[in-house]
Amino acid sequence: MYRLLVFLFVLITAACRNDSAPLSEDPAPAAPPASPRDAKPVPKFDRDSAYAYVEQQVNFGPRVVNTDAHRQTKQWLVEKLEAFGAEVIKQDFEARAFDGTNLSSTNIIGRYAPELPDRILLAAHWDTRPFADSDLEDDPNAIVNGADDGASGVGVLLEVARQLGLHTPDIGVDIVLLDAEDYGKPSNTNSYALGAQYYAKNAPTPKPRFGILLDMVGARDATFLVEGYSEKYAKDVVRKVWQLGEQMGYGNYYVNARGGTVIDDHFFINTIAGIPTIDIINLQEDGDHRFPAHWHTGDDNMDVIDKRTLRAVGQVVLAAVFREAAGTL
Ligand code: AHN
Ligand code: ZN
Repeated sequence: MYRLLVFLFVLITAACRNDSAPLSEDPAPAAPPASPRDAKPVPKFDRDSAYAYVEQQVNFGPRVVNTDAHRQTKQWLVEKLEAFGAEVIKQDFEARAFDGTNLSSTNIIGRYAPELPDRILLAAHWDTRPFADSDLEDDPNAIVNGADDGASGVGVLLEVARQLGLHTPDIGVDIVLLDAEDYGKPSNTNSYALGAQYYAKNAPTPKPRFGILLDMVGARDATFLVEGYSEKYAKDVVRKVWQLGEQMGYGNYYVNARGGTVIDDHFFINTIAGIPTIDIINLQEDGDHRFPAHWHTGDDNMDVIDKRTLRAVGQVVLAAVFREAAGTL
């Protein structure tokens, strides 16, 4: 019995010694790749979901400021962003249009990780133009449904918002749906982008470090030429996003050519708020018209929308957010 106990004692102490043997000969544990922060996978952008969000907006009717369709759309957008987990701020304001009309307007801001100081701005306008005043429209009764001019950018951002609710990047995101963009008079560029002008003066703090505006991002075979103010105020962001677009296989859309300047929402966000912001906008390479043929005509309806374009924009925007969060954009 005694011998058995001694045997067991020796056996146990030997085992313990063995367990506590130095591990110096073990290989070092595999370190993660030395990127500044751990990269989270980029969520998959669902183009069918984005398309449905574009269609739903169009189904409300033209989202002209001061109309019922505009009010209904506002409520729906707030509900969607809240359902997708954003903290929503309704930025109500009265804007004076070029013709003296008082525009009851609302910027809708969906904030993700509002506690984080480092933030990215994603924006699009949700109102539509009250006049189909393009040279290419000869029907005086035509109305702008704004499937591309308005709804496409918002539809993409709603799907981005849905993904951000499901997969959280390590960076704050402000999704800003701007109002009263398209009530302008062509001879007076300050009459456009009234919501952006209001946002730029009243941006919730901490302000985003940079921004991406989406405008007319839904049409078949869209070409996103590099817009002039984007290059002037946010050169690095343009370069990185266009490079990313190309890398991800969307080089047909992200064309490396200059497309001229556009006084769009981003112009005021750049010049008033000082947030470097690019505009992803469908610009034509040649011809008399810089915008697509359906622009400000009765033809801007669901027929021009292509899910592949929506995906090329939404997937690149999501990748830009997650890469920026990981320090790899
Ligand atoms: C101007 O025509 C001054 N800016 C074009 C901005 C715009 C209108 N984007 C969509 N609709
Ligand atoms: Zn427009």
